[in-house]
Amino acid sequence: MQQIVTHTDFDGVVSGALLSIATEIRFIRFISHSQIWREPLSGTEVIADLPCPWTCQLWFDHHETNLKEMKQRGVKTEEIPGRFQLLDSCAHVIYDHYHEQIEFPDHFKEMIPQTDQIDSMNYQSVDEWLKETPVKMIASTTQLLKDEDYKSFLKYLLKLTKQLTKSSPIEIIQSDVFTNRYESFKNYKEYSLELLRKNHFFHPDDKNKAIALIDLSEFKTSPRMDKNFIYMIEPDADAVLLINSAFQNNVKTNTLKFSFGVNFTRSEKFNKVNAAKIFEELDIGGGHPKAAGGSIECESKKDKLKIKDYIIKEIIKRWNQQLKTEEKVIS
Ligand SMILES: [Mn+2]
Repeated sequence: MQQIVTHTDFDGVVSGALLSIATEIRFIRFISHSQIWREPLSGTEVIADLPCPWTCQLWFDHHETNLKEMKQRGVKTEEIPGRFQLLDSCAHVIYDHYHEQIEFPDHFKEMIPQTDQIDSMNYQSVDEWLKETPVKMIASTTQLLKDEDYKSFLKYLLKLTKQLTKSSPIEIIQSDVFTNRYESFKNYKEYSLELLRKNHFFHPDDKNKAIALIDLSEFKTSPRMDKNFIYMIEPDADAVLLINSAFQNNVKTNTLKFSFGVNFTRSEKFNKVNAAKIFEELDIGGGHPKAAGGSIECESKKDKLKIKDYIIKEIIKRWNQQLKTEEKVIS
């Protein structure tokens, strides 16, 4: 059976809805970026907003790191049908690819610029980010919420994707399924803020308090929260670095996970910095210029503490280096 394989986020939802209309494939699967390498794929999938592991029927993406990684592995990306373009959302890439042949429902035209804004976190202020619009309200529900099991999350994403193929965002936010979930999101937001207030700090090396650190790696369970709410508490921080332990079957492992986000409300100031480069240089991950991350397997608990401090210091150092280089270029 043919299937669409798309990313577990809002861009993945919109991409999935557009592709389902364009290809008439009804079977949609949501997969996270790290999961795709472990999935048994036949090579006949339509893949969106994710790297294509080896081959597929159609591939749409906008992540530069994915393209680079695929080329490095010898995947002949130019021979895979579909489209890669450095736009702010994969939904935009798909919309541009098909909109001349396919008549998408009207609401998508309005949704594409907003999906661009959401997927690239392109906001001038925290207030602009938090301002409720139907599309943004829907987007805020497309993350794994606190205490939610993964299966019901995927079920919700799928339901939303199917809804979007027919209904507009304004119609969707009036549905019961949505209102309940939006309530859960608001609780999740409150919980995130509380957790951030208690657990954020700055490293002694970081004299300018540039990078707000949230270290949850010693937690017995992995608390789910959105690190971007840190800017409601530390609006002047340049960036946020979230550190978690990886869990396997609910057991904490010695793998450290790092997730770095540049302060999206000041992104113009950081035009030249590239967070993905920091993680690529450290050889632990990649991502976007403004949002990147990585993971590293440690041998023991002791090793984990050492490596954690080393990575934090390297990120602070490399962040400062990038800022300096930028200043030189400007002056
Ligand atoms: Mn995307």
